[in-house]
Amino acid sequence: MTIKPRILVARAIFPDALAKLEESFEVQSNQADQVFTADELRQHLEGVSGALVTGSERIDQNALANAKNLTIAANISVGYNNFDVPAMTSAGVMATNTPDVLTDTTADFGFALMMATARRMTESEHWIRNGHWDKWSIVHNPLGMDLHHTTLGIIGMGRIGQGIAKRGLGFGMNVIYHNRKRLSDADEKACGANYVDKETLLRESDHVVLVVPYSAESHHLIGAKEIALMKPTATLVNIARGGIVDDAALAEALKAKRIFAAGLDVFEGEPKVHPELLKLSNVVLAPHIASATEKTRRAMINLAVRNLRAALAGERPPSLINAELWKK
Ligand code: 8YV
Repeated sequence: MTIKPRILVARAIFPDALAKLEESFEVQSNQADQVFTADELRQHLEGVSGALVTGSERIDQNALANAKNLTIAANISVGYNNFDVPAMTSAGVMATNTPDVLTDTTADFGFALMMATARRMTESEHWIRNGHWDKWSIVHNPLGMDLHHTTLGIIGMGRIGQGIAKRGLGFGMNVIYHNRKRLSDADEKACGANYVDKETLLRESDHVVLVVPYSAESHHLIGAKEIALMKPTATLVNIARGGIVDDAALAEALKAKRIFAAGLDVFEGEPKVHPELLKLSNVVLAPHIASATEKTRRAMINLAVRNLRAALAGERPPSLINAELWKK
């Protein structure tokens, strides 16, 4: 009888996906979906060869302290700011993520959140539910901001940013972007976007969408100073990561109507939401669901599993982040 390798599935996944893994592996699962504390995660990683994790599990030196058999931590997420990649590399642990499979789903959501924010969709619904709708009115019903033929500013022009830009073109939007690296001429042309510096983007955009990865460099990329550059009629959408926006500064700006509205799918310290944001009507809130369709979540799990299986079979995982480990 061959001994199955032991793996950890750190969060609940679809039961059929778990059952499939159980055919090949000795699986330590967490279908209760309770987020592990750092100590629990360290204990769970002890003795396993591979782990499927999400953005809620921080894989750092502490988590890896007793993970002597660990070959791979496969993130079910494209963002991997939960990984301390240098610590993983020096521990010989492969790091992988799930690019591409969620691009369109996430771009759809970014666009939907921008539309909901500009057109006051959730505020309108609350208004009806709270019994305020007693007549149709030209001036007294919630009036929003147009999207079509306005300027869309995208900060972070990776795959998802480019997907949002292409959607903007369909709405006749003038698309500008800022990114660490300027796109190639061909890519700029494909999404009809013009490169500008961050200040110009903030000053000129009617709708600003953040799709930049989280790092020390992007921490509080948007704070009071940046919001002050924006038009009072502008909207701000964050589908990237909590911490990229200074949520306290944003709440203050929204309260003072320094910008028109914000749409947030991610929050500093989520699942906690800044209490001041919860009090405001000019903000649309979503619980980090940009990639949340069943089809896409299944595709993310499948890619993470492909990464894990490859690593445990001694093959190069398709979306290996610390490629230097492979060369070794
Ligand atoms: C994940 C995400 O659902 O992929 C990402 O970067 O933000 C989401 O798609 C989330 O990170 C859970 O891991």
